[in-house]
Amino acid sequence: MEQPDTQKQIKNTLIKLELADITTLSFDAVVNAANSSLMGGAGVDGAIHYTGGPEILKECKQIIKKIGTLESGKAVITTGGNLPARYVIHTVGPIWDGGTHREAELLTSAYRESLALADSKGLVSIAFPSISTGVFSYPIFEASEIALTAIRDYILNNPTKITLVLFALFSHLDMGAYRRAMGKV
Ligand code: AR6
Repeated sequence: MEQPDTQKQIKNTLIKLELADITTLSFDAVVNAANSSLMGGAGVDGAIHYTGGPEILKECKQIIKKIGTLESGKAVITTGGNLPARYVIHTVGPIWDGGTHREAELLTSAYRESLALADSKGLVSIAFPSISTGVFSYPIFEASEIALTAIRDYILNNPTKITLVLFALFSHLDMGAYRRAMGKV
């Protein structure tokens, strides 16, 4: 039986937590925890480009040609390439620097901008990784509360068409943190 704290319905949107590799998900969009260059990297970014193939990088290069760099807290969208997902939404979370450099605000913005972009495309299902908690070192307990709060607030304050928001979590430790946060939010 599913534990009650792995999902929560808010208005017409279900928020779910699952242990999953985000590159395997057949969602309208999966979110990439990218960096400002959009040229790929390690972690979930590396996995998305590796599995999704060169079409994603090609579109990222076109975007960077236009905008120069993708600032922390912002989001852009490309094809899903060879992924089962239709689109990849690339966002840049903050690099953890002690917590006094607008990290919480930027992390909130990364989630909110990704959801707004999905809505602007009429998408109904979106999967997120745990943004900034890997290479960017954001402490997981704080990041998980910020993530779920940002998503709850977006749903409450916007007429969204999104019916499913999944967190594709990569470890039991991350799952534990997000379940704890789900109980608090
Ligand atoms: N599916 C779901 N989650 C994953 C996957 C996957 N396939 N692979 C890793 N994770 P990170 P960040 C988890 O480092 O902290 C890159 O170099 C991972 O275990 O991917 O935002 C970029 O280019 C962790 O819990 O993203 C940037 O330079 C979470 O995803 C930088 O890292 C996020 O870890 C971004 O760092």
